[in-house]
Amino acid sequence: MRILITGGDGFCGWPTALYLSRRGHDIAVLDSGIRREWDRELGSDSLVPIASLDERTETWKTYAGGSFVAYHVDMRDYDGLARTVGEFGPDAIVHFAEQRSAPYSMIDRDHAVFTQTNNVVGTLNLLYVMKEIAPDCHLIKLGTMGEYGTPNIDIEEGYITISYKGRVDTLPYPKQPPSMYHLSKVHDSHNIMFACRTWRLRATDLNQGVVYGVQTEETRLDPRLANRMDYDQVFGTALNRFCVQAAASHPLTVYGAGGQTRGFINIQDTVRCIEIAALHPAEPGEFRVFNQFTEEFSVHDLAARVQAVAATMDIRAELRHVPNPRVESEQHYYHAAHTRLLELGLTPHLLRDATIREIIEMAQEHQTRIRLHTIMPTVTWA
Ligand code: USQ
Repeated sequence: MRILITGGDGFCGWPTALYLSRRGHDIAVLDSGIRREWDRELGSDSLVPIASLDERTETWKTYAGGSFVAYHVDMRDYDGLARTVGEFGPDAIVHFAEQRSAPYSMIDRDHAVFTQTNNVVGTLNLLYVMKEIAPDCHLIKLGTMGEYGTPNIDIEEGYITISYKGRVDTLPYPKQPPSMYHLSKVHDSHNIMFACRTWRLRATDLNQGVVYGVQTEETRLDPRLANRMDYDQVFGTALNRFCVQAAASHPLTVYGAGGQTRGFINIQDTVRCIEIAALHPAEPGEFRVFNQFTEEFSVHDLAARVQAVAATMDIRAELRHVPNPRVESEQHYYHAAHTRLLELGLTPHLLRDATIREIIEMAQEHQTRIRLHTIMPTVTWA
């Protein structure tokens, strides 16, 4: 297949590009480079040093199964996006190119407006490009489990069948997103659903949980192919942060009571899920939703698990309940369906102590690069 990966320089996009390329697909990566600018803005940096997109691309070409090319384009630039899609002619577009941090979107009004404008306009541009020049192309869009929030009933995969006053319908599952960022994904979902219904585009919305792990088989092949690793308060996410904190002898930052339960997925499963979605495209007019995670954990239980693994490495990690910077339920019911990707062939990498150990060891290897002052949360929802 010919697959365009937007946001292909990022944490999920880069390993996905390599994974699909190694399996023989022709790959184009599109990225504006803005993720690296946010690091400069925030004074943070990837724990693992990463090469520029051009150096990564040149390095990968010797391993690539098919053609491999990078485009430096911003999704908000409609003409640039249209030129890229027209020139490359993709069968599928995997769309990662969004501002994906909840805390970043909650810094202030400017960051909320930026996040929603960037994400919603980028996706809208893509929908119009597809309508105009690639109507048969399959859109694989990265959504988030956070679109659903934490309702007191089971979460379904995108839709729920409701009986009301004697009538029955299957409707989009109610959305209760917990940040301006998560809201941007809800807005995207509505726009994509409209485009499928109205223009008969085909789309799969992958509502992904929190991703952990860092490297994949492909990113390990050469240090210039290494994936980025975020641990700061804005872009770092729960499990990876706890592992870096353990390595840095920093208390593990459980926000509030720690009963916040989320779906989690290993980065090695992220790349495989994208392949599964691409190989089994949605039908014209179909807006399909898969919940992309493999296990549920509370943040307290995850931190305790990291603490226990760290202890076997002679690291005494303190688990600290810090005041929650977010407005969110800290004890709640959580049970979300996630069968559709399994039915299509996903064999999950479940969280093992060895995985936690490996992330801690990676953090130890790059210990001198850990910027301790970026760890504690200062961005608040209030
Ligand atoms: N949390 C802690 N301590 C920390 C960091 C986070 O207790 O040091 C808690 C948060 O309060 C939250 C939970 O862990 O309850 C998850 O937070 P996170 O920072 O790991 O992840 P989140 O902000 O939800 O966002 C991440 C990605 C986002 C993706 C989302 C999937 O950045 O792009 O959409 O995970 S989900 O969480 O399912 O919505």
